[in-house]
Amino acid sequence: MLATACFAAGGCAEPDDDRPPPPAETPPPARVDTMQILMDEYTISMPLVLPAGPHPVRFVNAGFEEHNIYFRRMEDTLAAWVLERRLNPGERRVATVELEPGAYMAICDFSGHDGRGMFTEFTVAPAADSPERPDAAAPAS
Ligand SMILES: [Cu+2]
Repeated sequence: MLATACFAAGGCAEPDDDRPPPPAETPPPARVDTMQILMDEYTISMPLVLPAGPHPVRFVNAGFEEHNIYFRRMEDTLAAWVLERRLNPGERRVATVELEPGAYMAICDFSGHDGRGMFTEFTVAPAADSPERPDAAAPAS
């Protein structure tokens, strides 16, 4: 998905403009902005890298069916984090996500959606001040 790469690079403006822009003189905050995970039939569009530790994530159901989402580590079968209730079509909800660093899958398993490809891989990176930022390591050209 192009949208996924766009989110990951961090260089794209959000299409919806409902948040005030950050004050111009403020240095980059230690905490990242609220990240967004977009669910549709049958895709999950999200940043390739999430920061570790508790942070808010906005979940958006842009589709016409209900969707759920859970995260699990690649090597595990059990969920590491689960969104409490399914999202109704058009619903947006902010929830606090807390994950340890590692490689993860995000999955919607409602009504067999995972079997239709509604899952994606992502990485949880050590928090803010770490010099290792996989999302910043992409070549410029
Ligand atoms: Cu789904």
